[in-house]
Amino acid sequence: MTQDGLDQLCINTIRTLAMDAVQKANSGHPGMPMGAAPMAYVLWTRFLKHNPANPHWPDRDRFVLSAGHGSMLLYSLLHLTGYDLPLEELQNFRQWGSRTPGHPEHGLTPGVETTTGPLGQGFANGVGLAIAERFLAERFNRPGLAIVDHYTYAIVSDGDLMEGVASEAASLAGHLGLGKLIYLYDDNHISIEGSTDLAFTEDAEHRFEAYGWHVQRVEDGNDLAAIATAIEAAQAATEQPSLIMVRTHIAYGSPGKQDTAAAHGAPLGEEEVQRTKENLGWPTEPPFYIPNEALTHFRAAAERGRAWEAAWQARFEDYASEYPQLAAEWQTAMNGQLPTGWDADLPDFVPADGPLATRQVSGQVLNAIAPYLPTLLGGSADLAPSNNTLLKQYGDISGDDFGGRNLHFGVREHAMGSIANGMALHGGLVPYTGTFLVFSDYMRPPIRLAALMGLPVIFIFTHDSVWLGEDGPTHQPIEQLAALRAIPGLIVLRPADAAETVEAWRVALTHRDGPVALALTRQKLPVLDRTELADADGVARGAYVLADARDERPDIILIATGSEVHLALEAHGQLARQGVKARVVSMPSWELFDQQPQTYQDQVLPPTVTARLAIEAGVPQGWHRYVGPAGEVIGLDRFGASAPYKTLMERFGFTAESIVSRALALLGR
Ligand SMILES: Cc1ncc(C[n+]2csc(CCOP(=O)(O)OP(=O)(O)O)c2C)c(N)n1
Repeated sequence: MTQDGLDQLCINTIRTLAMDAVQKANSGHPGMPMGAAPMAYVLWTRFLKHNPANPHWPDRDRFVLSAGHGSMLLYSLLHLTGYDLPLEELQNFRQWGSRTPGHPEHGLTPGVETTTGPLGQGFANGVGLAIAERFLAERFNRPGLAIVDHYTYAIVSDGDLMEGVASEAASLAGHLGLGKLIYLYDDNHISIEGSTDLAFTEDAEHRFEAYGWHVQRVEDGNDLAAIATAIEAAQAATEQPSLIMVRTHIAYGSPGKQDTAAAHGAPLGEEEVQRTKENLGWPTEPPFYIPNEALTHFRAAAERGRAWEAAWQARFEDYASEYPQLAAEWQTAMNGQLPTGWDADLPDFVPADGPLATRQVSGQVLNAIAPYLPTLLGGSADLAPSNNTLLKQYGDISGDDFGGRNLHFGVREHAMGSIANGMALHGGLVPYTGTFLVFSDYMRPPIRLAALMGLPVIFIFTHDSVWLGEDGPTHQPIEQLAALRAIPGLIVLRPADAAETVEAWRVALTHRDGPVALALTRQKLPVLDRTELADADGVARGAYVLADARDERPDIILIATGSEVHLALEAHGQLARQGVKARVVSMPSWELFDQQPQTYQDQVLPPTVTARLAIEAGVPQGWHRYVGPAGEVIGLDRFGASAPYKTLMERFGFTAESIVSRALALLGR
């Protein structure tokens, strides 16, 4: 068989697998894989450095299918090149228990680098992957011994380019000159509602050039030589990320559906599948037919992959013998572990140190751990001075210098979250982000995906309540804590003072299988006197008894979080003077508390004590779970207002006195 013939056979194998799987599932997106098959084929068989036998090989090229709806493209490539994804999985596309879900899910299917489907996310994840590669290369590579040296590729679609998050990410990628980031744009002029002429007529070429990208066009998406030449040119553009705009045709080869939106998100139909196969010169039976020549050609990836990884392994052994300490550091980082002694310099606090805003303490913690955690990397969306996210002993990361430790995300919260996810997906880094809590709304899609993927990203949110004061209701979070708590798998922590903040960070750093959101105050809070009160290590259990009614069953339990805890303590004192026995429970994290054994939960919130009052400066939604039917919530069911925070506290009823009167009323006194 000629090379041309073999190429076509392989490409049509991808196309027909996608058609057949979607047809069998009676749902899915056949058009995109059919149009993008040639570029994917060229990339995967001529360029992509990977080892199907070991999807975790650290120096593999990363491939992101940002247009996740085209998942059958990726599943076909994974199966054909020899990943542990048998043909039966493709035949079970989109079915319960299969490893071929509708959209690619990281952690479920070997070789899927990130979960995609929400358009734009994969695009921005790729930027995070490329930042991670460059940062780790700078930190670990030594002359002649590059242990981190790979590309990040993606296939992106019209939808990806339309989403705002891609613009944010592309702007930052261009700014940082991420030369090893190479995106192939499936420029097929079709999205769900029809032609892109309906809503997307911008000049993408000049748009990306304006971002600082190296942009090329391939006019014929079936021209393999042109695609290969463009990828080579993209690799040669070492100081710019690359966009290769490949003019493709959705559902290429389908006589009735090519170039139509009908092929985007529905099976072609039995008849059209037959006609398309005939048109492509393909046997109409059996479905899921994979010619031997095609499989053999794809499976050559196994040998190449083995050789690549072996060469890397040999290089790593040389590296380890020359730089044993760095090699050990690399291993620890790549294993997602913390170096021993990372917490040696964590600060301690006594009341005389206060009052302190928890955001200040968070900044101190970050700076105390940074020297021990060389791959702790993050920053803020242009709020570092407010979020206290700056690592003061270290420089900035810039296009010319990746030796710094401070990443300036710019005012790009959405991409910041998605990029941090990419950094976590790469491995080797402990990523963190920073912004105001109210803008967690701008980051919700990536936070949700971090939770879905179980990524250890630390999301720092300061200015965590209306008590930020004068900036007013646009900046004052009300429903954000509840909204974050609604995300399954996300740990939300709202520490009450300096000591709890240190403990919250300890939780955040040691929690390796999911994201953590820290809600921190702008305003100063007293440092609680731990000689009188319980130790702050109770934070790890989500809630703990901070102050109690001496040796007796409490009449009432006051449950508070963050900046409201010290008010509850004050109220506790006042109630005691009136003969009311109150217990104060500090509850920095619902999620951690819910994970505790029932016995512990009952110890903290004894079922027999039904008089309970929760105090939190946010919507009461959800608190009834903890206060029960007889309990009440002091919360905020309205937007805030612009005023000094002490005025707001009085106006909104967040004072010890108002807590006391609500408690007394609740007790019928
Ligand atoms: C954030 C987000 N919004 C909407 C969708 C639903 N959706 C899936 S694909 C798509 C657009 C399809 O156009 P394109 O990206 O060009 O893909 P193609 O039609 O070429 O397959 C949309 C709107 C989505 N997946 N993610």
